[in-house]
Amino acid sequence: MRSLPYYCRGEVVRGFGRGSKELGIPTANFPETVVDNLPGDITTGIYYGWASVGSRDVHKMVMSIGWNPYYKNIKKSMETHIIHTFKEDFYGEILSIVIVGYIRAEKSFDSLDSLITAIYSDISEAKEKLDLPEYQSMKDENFFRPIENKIMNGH
Ligand code: ADP
Ligand code: RBF
Ligand code: MG
Repeated sequence: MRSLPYYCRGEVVRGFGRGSKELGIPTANFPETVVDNLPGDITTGIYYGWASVGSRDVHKMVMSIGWNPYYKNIKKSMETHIIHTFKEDFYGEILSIVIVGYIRAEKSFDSLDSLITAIYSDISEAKEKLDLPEYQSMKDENFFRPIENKIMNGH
Protein backbone atom coordinates (compact mmCIF):
# COMPACT_ATOMS: atom_id res chain seq x y z
CA MET A 1 0.00 0.00 0.00
CA ARG A 2 1.70 3.14 -1.24
CA SER A 3 -0.17 5.51 1.09
CA LEU A 4 1.23 3.89 4.25
CA PRO A 5 2.16 5.33 6.67
CA TYR A 6 -1.06 7.35 6.54
CA TYR A 7 -1.44 10.26 8.99
CA CYS A 8 -4.82 11.75 9.85
CA ARG A 9 -6.81 13.35 12.62
CA GLY A 10 -10.41 14.13 13.39
CA GLU A 11 -13.02 14.54 16.07
CA VAL A 12 -14.20 11.45 17.96
CA VAL A 13 -17.89 10.98 17.15
CA ARG A 14 -20.59 8.60 18.40
CA GLY A 15 -21.20 5.27 16.69
CA PHE A 16 -23.75 2.60 17.62
CA GLY A 17 -22.27 2.17 21.11
CA ARG A 18 -21.67 -1.53 20.40
CA GLY A 19 -17.90 -1.63 20.85
CA SER A 20 -17.80 -1.30 24.63
CA LYS A 21 -21.18 -2.84 25.39
CA GLU A 22 -21.32 -5.87 23.11
CA LEU A 23 -17.65 -6.61 22.54
CA GLY A 24 -15.92 -5.09 25.56
CA ILE A 25 -13.59 -3.43 23.05
CA PRO A 26 -14.31 0.32 22.68
CA THR A 27 -13.53 1.90 19.30
CA ALA A 28 -13.26 5.65 18.74
CA ASN A 29 -15.13 6.50 15.53
CA PHE A 30 -14.10 9.19 13.02
CA PRO A 31 -16.61 11.43 11.19
CA GLU A 32 -17.64 10.71 7.60
CA THR A 33 -15.36 13.46 6.21
CA VAL A 34 -12.28 11.65 7.52
CA VAL A 35 -13.52 8.32 6.11
CA ASP A 36 -14.22 9.92 2.70
CA ASN A 37 -10.69 11.37 2.54
CA LEU A 38 -8.97 7.96 2.75
CA PRO A 39 -6.68 7.35 -0.24
CA GLY A 40 -8.04 4.74 -2.67
CA ASP A 41 -5.28 2.21 -2.03
CA ILE A 42 -6.12 1.97 1.68
CA THR A 43 -8.68 -0.79 1.28
CA THR A 44 -11.15 -1.98 3.89
CA GLY A 45 -9.62 -4.22 6.52
CA ILE A 46 -7.83 -4.31 9.85
CA TYR A 47 -4.73 -2.16 10.41
CA TYR A 48 -2.32 -1.22 13.21
CA GLY A 49 -0.50 1.96 14.11
CA TRP A 50 -0.12 4.72 16.71
CA ALA A 51 -2.77 6.99 18.23
CA SER A 52 -3.03 9.99 20.53
CA VAL A 53 -6.04 11.81 22.02
CA GLY A 54 -5.63 15.62 22.06
CA SER A 55 -1.95 16.13 22.74
CA ARG A 56 -1.71 13.32 25.26
CA ASP A 57 0.51 10.21 25.19
CA VAL A 58 0.92 8.15 22.02
CA HIS A 59 -0.30 4.55 22.30
CA LYS A 60 -0.44 1.50 20.07
CA MET A 61 -3.72 1.03 18.24
CA VAL A 62 -5.67 -1.34 16.00
CA MET A 63 -8.16 -0.01 13.50
CA SER A 64 -11.04 -1.39 11.50
CA ILE A 65 -11.92 0.23 8.17
CA GLY A 66 -15.07 -0.88 6.40
CA TRP A 67 -18.64 -1.99 6.82
CA ASN A 68 -18.29 -4.48 9.71
CA PRO A 69 -19.63 -7.50 7.77
CA TYR A 70 -20.67 -9.19 11.02
CA TYR A 71 -23.10 -6.29 11.60
CA LYS A 72 -23.73 -5.44 7.91
CA ASN A 73 -23.34 -1.68 8.44
CA ILE A 74 -24.53 0.58 5.62
CA LYS A 75 -21.99 3.33 6.24
CA LYS A 76 -18.24 2.76 5.93
CA SER A 77 -16.48 3.49 9.21
CA MET A 78 -12.97 4.03 10.56
CA GLU A 79 -12.79 2.82 14.15
CA THR A 80 -9.71 2.95 16.36
CA HIS A 81 -9.21 0.79 19.42
CA ILE A 82 -6.40 2.34 21.44
CA ILE A 83 -4.40 -0.26 23.35
CA HIS A 84 -4.55 1.59 26.65
CA THR A 85 -7.03 1.86 29.52
CA PHE A 86 -8.60 5.34 29.75
CA LYS A 87 -10.34 6.61 32.89
CA GLU A 88 -13.01 8.43 30.87
CA ASP A 89 -14.60 8.64 27.43
CA PHE A 90 -13.17 11.22 25.02
CA TYR A 91 -16.03 12.02 22.64
CA GLY A 92 -15.57 15.42 20.96
CA GLU A 93 -11.77 15.39 21.38
CA ILE A 94 -9.31 15.25 18.48
CA LEU A 95 -7.84 11.84 17.76
CA SER A 96 -4.57 11.77 15.80
CA ILE A 97 -3.46 8.50 14.22
CA VAL A 98 -0.85 7.08 11.92
CA ILE A 99 -1.72 3.82 10.18
CA VAL A 100 1.49 1.88 9.59
CA GLY A 101 0.53 -1.66 8.55
CA TYR A 102 -2.19 -4.03 7.37
CA ILE A 103 -3.27 -7.11 9.34
CA ARG A 104 -6.17 -8.78 7.45
CA ALA A 105 -9.43 -8.33 5.57
CA GLU A 106 -12.72 -7.72 7.42
CA LYS A 107 -14.76 -10.89 7.85
CA SER A 108 -18.14 -12.02 9.03
CA PHE A 109 -18.14 -14.55 11.88
CA ASP A 110 -20.65 -17.18 13.01
CA SER A 111 -20.63 -15.88 16.58
CA LEU A 112 -19.82 -12.79 18.59
CA ASP A 113 -17.20 -14.83 20.48
CA SER A 114 -15.32 -15.61 17.26
CA LEU A 115 -15.28 -11.91 16.35
CA ILE A 116 -13.94 -11.00 19.79
CA THR A 117 -11.27 -13.74 19.60
CA ALA A 118 -10.18 -12.43 16.18
CA ILE A 119 -9.90 -8.87 17.53
CA TYR A 120 -7.74 -10.05 20.48
CA SER A 121 -5.46 -11.80 18.05
CA ASP A 122 -5.23 -8.57 15.98
CA ILE A 123 -4.30 -6.70 19.17
CA SER A 124 -1.42 -9.08 19.97
CA GLU A 125 -0.17 -8.92 16.38
CA ALA A 126 -0.25 -5.10 16.50
CA LYS A 127 1.60 -5.00 19.83
CA GLU A 128 4.34 -7.24 18.48
CA LYS A 129 4.76 -5.45 15.14
CA LEU A 130 4.85 -1.98 16.70
CA ASP A 131 7.81 -3.01 18.87
CA LEU A 132 9.94 -3.28 15.70
CA PRO A 133 12.60 -0.52 15.54
CA GLU A 134 11.24 0.84 12.23
CA TYR A 135 7.94 1.79 13.92
CA GLN A 136 9.30 3.07 17.24
CA SER A 137 10.41 6.49 16.01
CA MET A 138 6.98 7.26 14.51
CA LYS A 139 5.37 7.73 17.89
CA ASP A 140 7.79 10.57 18.67
CA GLU A 141 7.09 12.55 15.50
CA ASN A 142 5.92 16.18 15.62
CA PHE A 143 2.60 15.12 14.12
CA PHE A 144 1.62 13.95 17.60
CA ARG A 145 2.42 17.31 19.22
CA PRO A 146 0.05 19.69 17.37
CA ILE A 147 -0.39 22.18 20.22
CA GLU A 148 3.30 22.45 21.10
CA ASN A 149 4.09 22.96 17.40
CA LYS A 150 1.69 25.87 17.16
CA ILE A 151 3.13 27.57 20.21
CA MET A 152 6.70 27.16 18.95
CA ASN A 153 5.84 28.41 15.46
CA GLY A 154 4.33 31.56 16.95
CA HIS A 155 7.66 32.57 18.54
P1 ADP B 1 -19.27 4.23 19.75
O1 ADP B 1 -20.15 3.31 19.00
O2 ADP B 1 -19.95 5.52 20.10
O3 ADP B 1 -17.97 4.44 19.05
P2 ADP B 1 -17.93 2.44 21.62
O4 ADP B 1 -18.64 1.47 22.50
O5 ADP B 1 -17.17 1.91 20.45
O6 ADP B 1 -18.98 3.53 21.16
O7 ADP B 1 -16.96 3.25 22.56
C1 ADP B 1 -16.10 4.20 22.00
C2 ADP B 1 -15.75 5.34 22.95
O8 ADP B 1 -15.14 4.83 24.13
C3 ADP B 1 -14.72 6.25 22.32
O9 ADP B 1 -15.33 7.25 21.53
C4 ADP B 1 -14.00 6.82 23.54
O10 ADP B 1 -14.66 8.00 23.98
C5 ADP B 1 -14.15 5.74 24.60
N1 ADP B 1 -12.94 4.92 24.84
C6 ADP B 1 -12.48 4.60 26.08
N2 ADP B 1 -11.38 3.84 26.02
C7 ADP B 1 -11.08 3.67 24.70
C8 ADP B 1 -10.03 2.98 24.00
N3 ADP B 1 -9.05 2.32 24.66
N4 ADP B 1 -10.03 3.02 22.65
C9 ADP B 1 -11.01 3.69 21.99
N5 ADP B 1 -12.02 4.35 22.59
C10 ADP B 1 -12.08 4.36 23.94
N1 RBF C 1 -16.16 -6.25 12.44
C1 RBF C 1 -16.49 -7.22 11.56
O1 RBF C 1 -17.63 -7.33 11.18
N2 RBF C 1 -15.54 -8.10 11.07
C2 RBF C 1 -14.24 -8.05 11.45
O2 RBF C 1 -13.43 -8.85 10.97
C3 RBF C 1 -13.87 -7.02 12.39
N3 RBF C 1 -12.59 -6.92 12.82
C4 RBF C 1 -12.24 -5.93 13.71
C5 RBF C 1 -10.93 -5.84 14.17
C6 RBF C 1 -10.55 -4.86 15.06
C7 RBF C 1 -9.13 -4.78 15.52
C8 RBF C 1 -11.53 -3.93 15.54
C9 RBF C 1 -11.16 -2.88 16.52
C10 RBF C 1 -12.84 -4.03 15.10
C11 RBF C 1 -13.21 -5.02 14.19
N4 RBF C 1 -14.52 -5.12 13.72
C12 RBF C 1 -14.87 -6.12 12.85
C13 RBF C 1 -15.49 -4.06 14.01
C14 RBF C 1 -16.43 -4.33 15.15
O3 RBF C 1 -17.54 -5.05 14.68
C15 RBF C 1 -16.86 -2.94 15.66
O4 RBF C 1 -15.74 -2.33 16.24
C16 RBF C 1 -18.00 -2.99 16.61
O5 RBF C 1 -19.17 -3.38 15.94
C17 RBF C 1 -18.25 -1.63 17.29
O6 RBF C 1 -18.51 -0.62 16.37
MG1 MG D 1 -16.95 2.67 18.26
